[in-house]
Amino acid sequence: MPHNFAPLKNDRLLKAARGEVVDRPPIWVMRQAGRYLPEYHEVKGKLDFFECCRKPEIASNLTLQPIDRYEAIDAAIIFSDILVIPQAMGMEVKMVDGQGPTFSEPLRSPTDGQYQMVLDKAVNVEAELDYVYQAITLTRQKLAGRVPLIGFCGAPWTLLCYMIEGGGSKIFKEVKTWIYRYPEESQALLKKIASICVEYLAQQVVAGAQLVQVFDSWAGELSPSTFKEFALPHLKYIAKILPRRLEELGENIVPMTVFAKGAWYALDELCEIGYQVVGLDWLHCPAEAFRTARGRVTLQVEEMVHGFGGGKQGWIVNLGHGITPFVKPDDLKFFFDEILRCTKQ
Ligand code: 1CP
Repeated sequence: MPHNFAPLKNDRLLKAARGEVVDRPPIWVMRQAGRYLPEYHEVKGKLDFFECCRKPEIASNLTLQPIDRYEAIDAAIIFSDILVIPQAMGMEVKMVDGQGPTFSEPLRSPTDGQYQMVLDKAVNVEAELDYVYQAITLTRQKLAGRVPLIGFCGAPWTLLCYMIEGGGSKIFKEVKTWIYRYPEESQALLKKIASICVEYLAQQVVAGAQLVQVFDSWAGELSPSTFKEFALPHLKYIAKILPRRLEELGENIVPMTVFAKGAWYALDELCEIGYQVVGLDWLHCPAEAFRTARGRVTLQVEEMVHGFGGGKQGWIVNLGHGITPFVKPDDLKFFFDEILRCTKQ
């Protein structure tokens, strides 16, 4: 059923993503809803992290917190996690305090029954992740057009890292062993994840997401050649198939962002594979990245005002990665104030 959302009052982000001129670069921050905000702890209390994601009322309230606190923010991002896809694929993931996401049974080897089960399971993406779509629709209603809402998913390579490592990792020994020892089996799983990503993002758009971002947070663990083999083709597939799927569903095509953290060497290719926005991390020199992008895509980067020439087109303000729990909320406000001061002309 088509939704009847209020008209959008602040379209800076969507305009910038389409390459149009804006009065000032739009601003948002990865992980803007989260542990650095006291109001996040107040709402979350002792609730389990994934429970918060599964309850549309709570997820939508957490999404709105940074929007209510900071006037400068030009977009909301739905409160959820990239690991909801492995959960939908039948894997158990818990958020353990002080440890982060933890899988009870990570994939051990392709000869293990678990691998075959995950590969063979027909995932009903519409039903399994319905709670995310409900949270998106409710958030759009509560936003009442104040700012656009961003939907997201983890990229196939990054999700494979978690499914094989079983959680966060420093050296990624298991997943690296997999791609060298079992390249075909790794590719089969990456393809399966990529097709789920497409359907998941498409359903987020149906529910009300106005821009979507693909997080390849562990791209930097690959070498330039393994990135080309195990990450890039799947990012490309998502950008190619998602617009087709949206058309099929009778939905408007939305701008797409790719954030491949650490893959600075692939910036030129990332500008060519169909995304309208390329997110940059702190390894980039803004001025060099701007030259490489040559206006093909809109960039999203840290420490950027001067590097990007302070212009009103072709870039979005963000941090080089997610904001950490140790940031003082007023310090983030100072960052916003400085951006506004430096971009005022
Ligand atoms: O405000 C927002 O940005 C929306 C919410 C959001 C997003 C976009 C959360 C909430 N997670 C994510 C994406 C996400 N999750 C990524 C991609 C972005 C990135 O690279 O930062 C990744 C890698 C994860 C996995 C994850 N979830 C980690 C990292 C663990 C590791 O070291 O490998 C952690 C700590 C989480 C938990 C999490 N997700 C989100 C929050 C607020 C939290 C903290 C939960 C808590 O303890 O209260």
